[in-house]
This record gives sequence, C-alpha cells and structure tokens, in this order.
Amino acid sequence: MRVAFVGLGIMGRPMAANLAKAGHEVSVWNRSAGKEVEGARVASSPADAAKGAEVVWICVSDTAAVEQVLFGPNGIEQSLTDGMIIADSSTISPAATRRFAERVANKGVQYVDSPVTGSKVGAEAGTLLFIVGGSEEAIERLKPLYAAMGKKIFRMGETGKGQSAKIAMNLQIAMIYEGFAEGLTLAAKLGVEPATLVPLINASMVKSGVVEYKAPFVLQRDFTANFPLKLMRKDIRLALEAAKEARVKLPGGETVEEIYEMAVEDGHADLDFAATLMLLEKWAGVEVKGQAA
Ligand code: NA7
Repeated sequence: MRVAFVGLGIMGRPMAANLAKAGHEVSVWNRSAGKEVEGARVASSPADAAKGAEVVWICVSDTAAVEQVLFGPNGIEQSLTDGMIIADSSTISPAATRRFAERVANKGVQYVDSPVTGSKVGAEAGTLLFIVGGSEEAIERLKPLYAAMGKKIFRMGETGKGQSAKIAMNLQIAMIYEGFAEGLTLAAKLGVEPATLVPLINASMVKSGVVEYKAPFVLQRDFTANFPLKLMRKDIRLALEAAKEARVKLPGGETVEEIYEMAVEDGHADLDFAATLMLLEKWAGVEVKGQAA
C-alpha cells in the first residue's frame, strides 16, 4: 500500500521502517530534519508526504502536535482525497480525536485512532499491540499495515475509543509501577536487597508485566527512555482530563500525577518513567540497586 508516515520519534521511526521492510511504498516526514527510514521517500511537509497516499499514519507527541500536522501550514488536510484513511498512533485526547475525525470526514476520509502499547522494544520488533477505534471496514483495510508493525489489534469501538482505552490503560501502568517503586524503596530502607525482593514478587500474585519489564532496568539503574517520563505524564493528564469531563474521581491517579510533576521539576522529564523511583529514593534517603537475578 502507499503509506505516508508522519513523526519519526522513538516509536514512529521503527514503525515506518517495518512498513517499508514489509514492501509498502512509504513516504516519511519529521518536523526536525535529518531523520530517515531505509527504503522510504523523505517528504518536505506533511502535505507532501500524504500526497497520493492511501493511508496516512501519524505518530507524534501529543494532541497539539497531531492538530499541527493535520491542519497546520502544509498539513495533511491539504492532500486528503475521498477514500483515504488516517491512522493515528499517538496517544492523545479522545475528545480531540473525535473532532479531528469529523473534520476529515467532510473530505470522505475515515479516521482510525490506533494508539499502541509495547514500547520502543515492541516498535522495533514489530510486536506492538494496537488499541483501535474506528469503522470495522477501515480497520479491515489497515490490517496488512497493522500486521507489519504489530502482533495484535484490539478494537474498542468507534473512533475515539482506542484513545479512551489507551489512557485508561496507561494510568494503570503508571500506578502499578508506582506501587512497585514504593515497595522497592521501603524494602531497601528496611534493609531488604532489591535483587532478593524481585524474584519473590515475580513468584507471587504481585507479579505483573510492568514489573517483569521494568525490574531489570531498575536494578541496573538504567533509566534511559523506553517510554519517556514526560509522555507518561501527558497520558496521566489526559486520563485525569477525561475523568473530569466524565465526572469520575481518581484519587490515586491525582497523587501519581503530582509525583510526575515533581519528577519533571527534578529534571527527569527525558528519562524513562521508571525514573520516578529516584524521587522516592531522594525522600527516603536510600538507593535501590542490585543485579537482576
Ligand atoms: P518521541 O520520541 O518524543 O517523538 C515525538 C515525535 O513527535 C517526534 O517525531 C517529534 O518531532 C514529533 N513532534 C512533536 N511535536 C510536534 C509538532 N508540533 N509538529 C510535528 N511533529 C511534532 O515520542 P514517541 O515516539 O515515544 O511517542 C510518540 C507518541 O506515541 C506519543 O503520543 C506517545 O505517547 C505514544 P521532532 O523529531 O521532535 O522534530
């Protein structure tokens, strides 16, 4: 298929590379110049990338960035034609997603929100999970592209519901990690070796995918970004915004949001969200370390 890919960040670049590797005709655009994808044409603007494409795939930071690449100067909107599909793998506001979808529907374009989970590792390996909102017919047409970048699609309902599910899920990831980080900090302060505690966690009902994934990095104190803390903060904020609109109270989420704010103030925005642990360590006057068993 002819695919335009807009946004070559940690996630977008390997996703676009997997599309090109699978034999699709890919054009790419990134805001900062100098990012390329083997086998893809580098476009001069989002509109240029989208010209003649059957599908436009977006993966940029946040709601404002999606709005910018769609409707800003030289935006995708200029190149939209009847029958095209826009798929958005950024994690953004569900309400804004519905607005964007309505606007492009005037041009006969379908909009499928397609946020992902699986992090940088999943993007590189082509094993992402897609959390999708849109018409069944559009999703069916996108299946070869999902297959090139991921291992499974979960349809949550119509457009916007992929984003709703994603932010609810990321809120849980942040809170599960927070529980793990607080447990580790307390154990370390009480003299229990973190490397001794982790195998116990993994053998008990406390075990979780989040802990399995993050524990080895934490024990090696490798906080380089797989999923940047600032983006998790964005997702927590999106969840709290959506909760406010829906009149849902999320007290644990509100506390976790404050921790992310303080971690950003401490200069950890570009590290992995696992670095929120460093704030707890600072408060406790202890450091969690040790090799993974
Ligand atoms: P990154 O690695 O921070 O990449 C963000 C990308 O978004 C990168 O290509 C940015 O371009 C681009 N960006 C940011 N703001 C804009 C604006 N205003 N206009 C155009 N392009 C923009 O994030 P990830 O790849 O980890 O994550 C992407 C999304 O997936 C995000 O929603 C996550 O929550 C999930 P740059 O290179 O900085 O010029």
